[in-house]
Amino acid sequence: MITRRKFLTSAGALAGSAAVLQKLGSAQEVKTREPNKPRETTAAANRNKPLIERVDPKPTLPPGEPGKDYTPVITPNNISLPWKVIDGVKVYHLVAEEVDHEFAPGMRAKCWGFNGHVHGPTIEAVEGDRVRIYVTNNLPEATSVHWHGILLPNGMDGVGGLTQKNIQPGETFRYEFTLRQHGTHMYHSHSDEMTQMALGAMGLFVIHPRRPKTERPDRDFAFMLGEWRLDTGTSRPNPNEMTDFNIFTFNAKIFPATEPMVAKLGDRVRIRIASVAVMDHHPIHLHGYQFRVTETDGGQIPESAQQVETTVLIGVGQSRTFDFVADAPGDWPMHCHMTHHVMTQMGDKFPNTIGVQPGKLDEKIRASLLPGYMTMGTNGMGEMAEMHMKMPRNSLPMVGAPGPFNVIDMSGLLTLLKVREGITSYEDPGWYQHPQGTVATIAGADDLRRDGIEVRTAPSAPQPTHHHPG
Ligand SMILES: [Cu+2]
Repeated sequence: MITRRKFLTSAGALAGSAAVLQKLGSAQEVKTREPNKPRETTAAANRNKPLIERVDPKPTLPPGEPGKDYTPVITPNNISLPWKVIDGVKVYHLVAEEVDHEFAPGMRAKCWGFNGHVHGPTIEAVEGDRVRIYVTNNLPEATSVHWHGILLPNGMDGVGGLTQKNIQPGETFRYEFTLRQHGTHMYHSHSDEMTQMALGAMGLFVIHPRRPKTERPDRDFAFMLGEWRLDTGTSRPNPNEMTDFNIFTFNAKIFPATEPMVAKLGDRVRIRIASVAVMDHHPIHLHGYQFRVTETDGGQIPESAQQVETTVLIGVGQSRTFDFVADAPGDWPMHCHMTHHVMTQMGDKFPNTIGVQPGKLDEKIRASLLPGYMTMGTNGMGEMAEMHMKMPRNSLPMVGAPGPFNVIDMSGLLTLLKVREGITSYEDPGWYQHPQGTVATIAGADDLRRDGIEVRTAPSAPQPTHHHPG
């Protein structure tokens, strides 16, 4: 066994660390590389194969076809970028431009995206495809597009000033490379990133494996996470905001504007989640299921190393993909577990009034200052979901959407997985109809008596009324 001291001082520290990690059972083999040898094609794959020259390979396979080579990905609230094949190369055209984007009915803003979409449409391709992507800049300032996580020649990496000239307004640049990997990747502006990404200039880049190691999913959903600062009454996200965001989005939409994921009972479901801006990591939790995290940014994880989770942390600049079988019918939320990320603007900077006894304050303010004034949030914020107050221009109530039972008092980074038996289309099937006796209801007096449950009500609480569930 190599001691820590020896490990730190050993002349062969690198080889030593590899041995230690292997002994510790590291999931990924750590291997020293001979100097002057080019890198392998991917970080983890092909480790037992001979090294391949680090040049952009010529494609050896025909362009992958949807249906035949892969199940097309679904990007809720967005589309896949159309492409055509010219002489064996998949050709795409991205147009960076200002987009009047609706986060949810009642809230619009001038954002920056691609091809009329915020975020840009999903680029979808297959491992081994050669892609040629034209980028037209219709923004008012220079841009460039970086292909995040994709192995390519340095000059195609899209970093303005470093690996290419910036694309000036009105110019069209051409990028071309062969995809030698699979996985959930991204593209984003890499010029004045702070501004351009805060305004939305990014998208997903999904590469399907040419030869998948597992069965293909029946439903394959892809999401990009986003966060924005949009002050009430304004219509332009503020790129100067550094920490205090007030809109959190799946594919640039706020619940309930997020299109649900619909699956048939028994479908194999894949969910890909990626984040490339701005400042927060998001622990995304799916209710009702355990799932296997099957891919990182580096592609498929060997089955023995896949973790079973119910929440997966998506760091800024990362993607995670997870798979499960839709074996539990219902309406299941998928949301960020940072509690401030399932709200909208109104939760931000709101004074803490919980437990406050407004007394005659409301009456006095109504009489002298603001007719209709009401101190809010004294019993918690949930009640605000049901209020119908006059809202400031271009803002949404803090939370909420009508649900089948009550108002749902979450918003922001929330969407729904709707699993149904016997559906013949993947249109939104509406709310789940629960089988009788499977919904939590108010406890009946008989139940309480039988089980010896004594209910002590808080002195201020209204007297309980016992209902017999029907
Ligand atoms: Cu979050």
